[in-house]
Amino acid sequence: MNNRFLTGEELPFCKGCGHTGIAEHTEKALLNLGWSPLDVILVSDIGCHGIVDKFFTSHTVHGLHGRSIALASGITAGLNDQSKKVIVFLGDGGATIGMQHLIDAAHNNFNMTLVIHNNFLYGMTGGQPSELTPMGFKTPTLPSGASSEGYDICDLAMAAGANYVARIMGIGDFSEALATAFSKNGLSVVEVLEVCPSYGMKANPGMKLRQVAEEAAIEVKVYADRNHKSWEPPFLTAPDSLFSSFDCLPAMFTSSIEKPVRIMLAGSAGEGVQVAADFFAQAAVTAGLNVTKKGSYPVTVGVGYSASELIVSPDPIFYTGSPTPDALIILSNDGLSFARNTASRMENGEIFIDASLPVMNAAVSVIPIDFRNQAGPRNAAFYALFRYLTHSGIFPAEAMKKMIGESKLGAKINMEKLFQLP
Ligand SMILES: Cc1ncc(C[n+]2csc(CCOP(=O)(O)OP(=O)(O)O)c2C)c(N)n1
Ligand code: SF4
Repeated sequence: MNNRFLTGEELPFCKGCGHTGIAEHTEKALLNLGWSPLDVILVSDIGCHGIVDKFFTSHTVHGLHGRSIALASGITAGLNDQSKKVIVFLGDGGATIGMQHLIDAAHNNFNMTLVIHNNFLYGMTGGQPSELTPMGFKTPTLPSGASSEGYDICDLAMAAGANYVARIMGIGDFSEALATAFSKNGLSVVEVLEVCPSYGMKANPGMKLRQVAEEAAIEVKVYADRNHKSWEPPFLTAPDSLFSSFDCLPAMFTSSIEKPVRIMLAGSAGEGVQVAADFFAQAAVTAGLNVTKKGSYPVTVGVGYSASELIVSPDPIFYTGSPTPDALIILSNDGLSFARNTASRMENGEIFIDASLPVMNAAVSVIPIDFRNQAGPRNAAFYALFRYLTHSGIFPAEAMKKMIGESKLGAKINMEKLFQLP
């Protein structure tokens, strides 16, 4: 099998671009380490350096700008086989835009290598400065030169906990330095200083890479080489299912509905709408039905409307939306404002509205009921669902009564009064 890491096609970079050297020396380093392309996952960022991924024969994933490290961290964390090697290619732009991801990867000491292609500017978008542009370095969009020192990203990676951190010159054969980084345990970071001839050279005629680094006191050295504990998968066995802590509800009642029934309950925050809908949903389960329940409320959960969309069905429910319910139950002014559009879309079904609210025009029958007066504002939602069950017969109202009666809530409310029909 051909174990080459590059396809052999001409690399796409401008003549003299430092990215070419990084790609070629990465291949050389990986070959020298005896790895196969199937062992390597290359995650690239957005930028000129990133377009190299289609020239690599290993697994490749193209990330969003600045997010390649986050993506690679996830890949590393999820790998079944921790002996696979994750390598991230990113530019100085991506490294600083995604700085938090870099710090987190170092902090967690994920088993992967970051190769930061530092050409001191954003190449792909025309040469804007990045946070690694050295003081005085000119770019096409900053012809007067950067007015402050760039970050020392190696210092930051080291302080955050990366096991191995080095800055190297992207000149000559630097494959050995890359191989050293690739073979380290935990997070290794190599910042490769290099040149973008198209924008860096153009804006700084006659620039010499070593001189730029020297003048900006950017040291080429190994910052950290240690063997702190690297990241380990937190779960060696699959965690328990979230459902395992729930008791199954036994089917005690029956229902004869043959198709899904959609119910929307719309009232006010703090008036038990969600709790009542929960009891309704549980009761439906005890009648052998499949149920979904969705709650809607503003981000300020203590004020305004509170609505619940319920679907009960003899068959599994694959779509939980109910743009037009079969029954719309409106309990308060807040609920009315929320449900007005839904009501206007209904062509079938029924609307039950609290008798205190204005009668609304709708294409379906609108039935006023004294929910609030009969049960009080706090219990109107329970009462309304109970009334709806006795009216529709979709499953026995007794199921809901039993569910509430056996709960802590049942001890607090006057069940006889609540479930008394007029
Ligand atoms: C979130 C986001 N911001 C901005 C861009 C536009 N953009 C594309 S490439 C690029 C610069 C890339 O520079 P660098 O990361 O240094 O890589 P180079 O091109 O130099 O290899 C920018 C800003 C983008 N694609 N996504
Ligand atoms: S624009 Fe600069 S960084 Fe991009 S390929 Fe050309 S030389 Fe390389």
